[in-house]
Amino acid sequence: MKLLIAVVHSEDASSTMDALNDRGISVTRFVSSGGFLQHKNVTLMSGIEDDRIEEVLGLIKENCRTRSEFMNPMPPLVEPGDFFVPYPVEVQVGGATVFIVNVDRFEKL
Ligand code: 2BA
Repeated sequence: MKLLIAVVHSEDASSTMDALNDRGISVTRFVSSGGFLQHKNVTLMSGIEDDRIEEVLGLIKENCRTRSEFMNPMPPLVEPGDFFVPYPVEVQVGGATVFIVNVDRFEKL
C-alpha cells in the first residue's frame, strides 16, 4: 500500500475528491496554504493499493489544472527620495504536487 499526499488548488479539490470517491477510493482533505504565495490550497491524503496508483494519478491529472497567480514582491529598503513600484510577479501553480510514500502497515480499528 502507498500513501498519496497531493497538494491541489482549492478550486480543483471537490472535483478531484468526487472523482476518487466515485471509484471507491477513500480520501481525506486538509485545508492548507502554500509557503511561497501564502494562498489557501488543499492537501488530499489517500491510502491506495499499489496497483491503483496510476489510476489515481490519472484522475488527479484530469481534475487539476495549471493556473497563473500573482504575488506582490516585498519592497526593498528604500532611501529617502527613492521610490518603489511593486509590480506583481506571475507564478505558475499546479496542477498538483504529489508525494507517494510506502505504508508499512494500515489498520482500521
Ligand atoms: P506555494 O508554496 O504557495 O507555491 C506556489 C507556486 O509558487 C509554486 O507552484 C511554484 O510555481 C512557485 N514557487 C514556490 N516556491 C518558490 C520559490 N521558492 N521560488 C520561486 N517560485 C516558487 P507549485 O510548484 O505548483 O506548488 C503549489 C503548492 O504545492 C505550493 O504552494 C505548496 O503548497 C505545495 N508544494 C509544492 N512543492 C512542494 C514541496 N516540495 N513540498 C511541500 N509542498 C510543496
